Amino acid sequence: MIRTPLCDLVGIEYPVFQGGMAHISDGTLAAAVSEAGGLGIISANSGADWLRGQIHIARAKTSGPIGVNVMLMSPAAPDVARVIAEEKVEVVTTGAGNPAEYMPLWLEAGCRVIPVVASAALAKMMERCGACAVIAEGGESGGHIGEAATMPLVPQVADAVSIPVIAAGGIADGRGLAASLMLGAVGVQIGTRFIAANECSVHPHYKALVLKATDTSTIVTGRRLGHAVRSLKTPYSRRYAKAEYTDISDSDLEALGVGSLRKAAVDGNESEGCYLAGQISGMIKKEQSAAEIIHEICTEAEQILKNASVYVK
Ligand code: TUI
Repeated sequence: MIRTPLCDLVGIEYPVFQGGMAHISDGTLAAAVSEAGGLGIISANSGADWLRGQIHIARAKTSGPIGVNVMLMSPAAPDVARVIAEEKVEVVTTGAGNPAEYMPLWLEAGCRVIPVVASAALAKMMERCGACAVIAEGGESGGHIGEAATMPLVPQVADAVSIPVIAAGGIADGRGLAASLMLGAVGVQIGTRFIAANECSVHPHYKALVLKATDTSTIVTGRRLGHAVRSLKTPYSRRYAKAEYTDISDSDLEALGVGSLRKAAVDGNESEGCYLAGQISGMIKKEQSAAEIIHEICTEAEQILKNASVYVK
């Protein structure tokens, strides 16, 4: 069985976090993951009231710890930060920014704070601010991404801080978990694979696009506006990518993106939706329960790590 210091740190059985995905990760998915022994994380992207309801749904379905992810660029961030503290959520993860201003509030409420970082410098600052761990997320992941890839980022972050490091970006199976442990991480955060979980209520069209993806199915857009985002290649994302190289104004380009995540996840709109997904999409071939996903990943990693000594003479 795979057990790491991350399991004791947050009170879970398996060192696997389910990434908080905007308009996708709700209380039902998070509860299924936590009930299976991982850490289920609700995305706070749909606002403070919605979040409170989802926390209550998750709490009713599992007695395990749950997490909430705050996208720091979201206008709702100050309100959701308060809900997280009021509800005493066990784990808070943050993305797309520096959460220092909220950390005293969360730490005071007894939450464990685990920011997503895309650099060793931010990881060090988060350690000084009271983070109990960091998630080092490489640009292979879906959604908003930094510059570094997972393979170089994880060991550099692990060298820079004394707190535990969780690897994210480009990880979907036991090989990814085993490799992450070898890079100095104590666990992984996985997003895209949980889109194919039975308990994930994203629009069926989204699941279908992930299931038919190949290794070259994703594209990065948004660099011109400073917010690089990885998504599946669709008519929408190709149109956006082309527009970035025209003389369209920044505000018109920005307008192209408004509401596009919701249109994909909730409406299944292929012509206007932005289907965020990681480079491992091509590895996801079937729908499974969250418990099957977690057990498969951990059993596979265990076998790999046990057999790894064949390379040591
Ligand atoms: O946050 C994510 N991924 C996301 S958030 C999201 S929602 C969205 N909504 C509208 C437009 C675009 C996206 C979809 N996907 N991942 C965590 C993450 N954080 N990846 C990279 C970073 C990051 C990057 C730079 C964190 C901190 C950072 O530096 C901040 C600083 O101030 O130094």
